[in-house]
Amino acid sequence: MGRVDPLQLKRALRVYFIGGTRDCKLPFPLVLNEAISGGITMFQFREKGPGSLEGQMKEALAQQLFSQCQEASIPFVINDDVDLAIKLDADGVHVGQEDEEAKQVREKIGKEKILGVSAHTLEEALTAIDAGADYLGIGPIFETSSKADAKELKGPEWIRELRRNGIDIPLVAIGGITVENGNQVLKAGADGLSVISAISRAPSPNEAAKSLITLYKGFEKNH
Ligand code: 3NM
Repeated sequence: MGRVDPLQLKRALRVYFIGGTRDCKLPFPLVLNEAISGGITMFQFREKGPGSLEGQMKEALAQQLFSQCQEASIPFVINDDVDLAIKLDADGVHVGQEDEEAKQVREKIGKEKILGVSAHTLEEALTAIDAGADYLGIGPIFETSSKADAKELKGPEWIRELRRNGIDIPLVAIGGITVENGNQVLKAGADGLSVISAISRAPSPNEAAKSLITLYKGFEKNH
């Protein structure tokens, strides 16, 4: 078996919901259920920050969320915790620049699993691609309150710049993405909208997910 198919991955990245227990007040499986029925196309379990679950509790929740994703046939990716991803046989891993090195992660998970890497500079993007990343998370595009140590704002123009510099693997925009500004990042060349709060903190995660996929489809129709 070969690498993850980039075209299939681009489809999955259209509305990429990320989250964990710290990102909402409701029980997380409920939020994920709503997001799935609203039409999200991929999910990343990101259990980070003060008070987040660890050990057995984290694993049990991850297993539950993975089952929800499997039932909906959407990829389930785990943020940072490579051992847990391997243990559960998750669909992939996403790592940031402060996490385990992408090259090492690729060696551990094998070439059939999805590897996502956050990149904040062109150099980081090139290094991640060299290490075997299947897609890059590019941000923060807009202001975010979901990541305490977020880097300086990049704006949608940065996506264009990466494309101009020959970065042609799937890219998802992250950081403050909403249904109001999503068009800007798609126009700039992103393959997908990656969100935490736009879904997890929405009055209705279901409606929020619906609006994001509708926005995507609207963009696709006109381009
Ligand atoms: N990574 P929200 S910004 C997890 O810049 C994450 O790499 C970022 O949350 C990066 O959709 C971010 O609520 C937080 O703004 C995204």
